Amino acid sequence: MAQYTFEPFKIKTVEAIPLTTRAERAQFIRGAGYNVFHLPSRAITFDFLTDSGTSAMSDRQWAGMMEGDESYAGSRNYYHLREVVQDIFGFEMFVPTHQGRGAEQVLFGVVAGPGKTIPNNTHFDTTRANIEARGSTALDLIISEGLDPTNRHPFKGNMNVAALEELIRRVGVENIPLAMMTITNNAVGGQPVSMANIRATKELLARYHIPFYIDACRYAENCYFIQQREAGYRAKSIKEIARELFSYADGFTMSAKKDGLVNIGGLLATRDPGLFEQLQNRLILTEGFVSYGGLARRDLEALARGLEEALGEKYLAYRTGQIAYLAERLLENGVPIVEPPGGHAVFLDAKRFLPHVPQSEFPGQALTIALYLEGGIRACEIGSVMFAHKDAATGEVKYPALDLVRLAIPRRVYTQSHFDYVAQVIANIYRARDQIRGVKIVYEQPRLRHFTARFEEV
Ligand code: P71
Repeated sequence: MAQYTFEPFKIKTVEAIPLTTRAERAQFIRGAGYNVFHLPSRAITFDFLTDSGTSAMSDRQWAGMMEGDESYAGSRNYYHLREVVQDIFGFEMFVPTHQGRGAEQVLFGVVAGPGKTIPNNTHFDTTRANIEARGSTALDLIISEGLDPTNRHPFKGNMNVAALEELIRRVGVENIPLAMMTITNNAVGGQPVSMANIRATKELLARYHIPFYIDACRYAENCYFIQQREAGYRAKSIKEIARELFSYADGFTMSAKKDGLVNIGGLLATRDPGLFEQLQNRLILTEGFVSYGGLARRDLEALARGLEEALGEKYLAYRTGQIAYLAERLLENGVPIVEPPGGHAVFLDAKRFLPHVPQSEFPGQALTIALYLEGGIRACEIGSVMFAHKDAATGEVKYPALDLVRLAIPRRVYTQSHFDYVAQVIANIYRARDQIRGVKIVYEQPRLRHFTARFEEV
């Protein structure tokens, strides 16, 4: 039986979770057009839609909220956040933003444009959408192991450095305003990137004078995997590893709703003074003044404290251990998942779970609906609904390599008994998987359709 690393905290406040009957759930999901984004939270028992902005804050963070200095400019909480950002990431020039896509919108609003290409190990959906909305091309250049759900490579999120060099030669340095690296690599299963791969990517980009930016959402979890899995890092602290990692970066975006342990917030940083001026101007136009970036100052304080807490080794052992525990319980029952599990979520492999449902009938969405109906569990489809797209040249629909259902685990929210129950529900669904049918889309938007689409059973 899988081991569980116990919570390095005790509980001071509790929140009741809604319980529903199967008949109620059937009614709720029909009313939601079979899209879990349309479900009210009162209909959900276990909410694994996202780990973003859903964490529990500590007493220390809540106390910091009371110390919010709501001055428009130059709040003391901004200066505290600045100290922390310099200490962990080693960046002098940064601005807060309201969340990750706020940082992306500001950055790509300045550097992207028609004819430009921005490579990444794998872009997450908002990053891709913000790049494409500017008329640029977003390219994914992950190593091939990353797309094989059963390959147990320790750093499946890695960039394919040879493919990156080939791209640079093909499209030309002048058409690549920057290259990115997403740590951990969310879209392929929350898989980490090794320090060696980050170093190699930086060395290549430096040779061509292309700036290297990190999408830092889950950087602390990534640093923990480096400490545990990469030779030479066992004796280093998470902060030391983070400092080395960010020393290779020319800038970063961060949705602080993940490893910032806050419910809202983001960061954008650069080492380029000329660019920083442009970023600040755009931030003022769209997000807010440079010392708050669209956040209340109390939120800056919670973030400054959350960033420090997320570096705790006991916390990270518990955090990644919790994911590993759920994964282990599912594997014991034969449930196909992406292996090894990543840092923030367990990903069910819908193609292997429902081999009788073709990708054109959205197996990930069908499974997401089953999880809700069976156990009141809200998961997130990360597959054909989110990523299938029409080829601009041929009009042919291109399906992503993986059709996954993500159980993203909010930080410091659920306990072992919750996971035991969830694993049991999923094992039951797996045993009766033959009865699950595919779905078709009856309403969709051209961009980020997964948020608003409506479905019907086929
Ligand atoms: C996640 C999210 C947020 C989300 C997305 C889609 C459905 C539900 C929730 C956001 C990310 C991310 C990476 C690697 C940038 C953002 C945008 N992830 N990069 O995984 O994972 O950040 O949400 O703060 O704007 O659930 P933002």
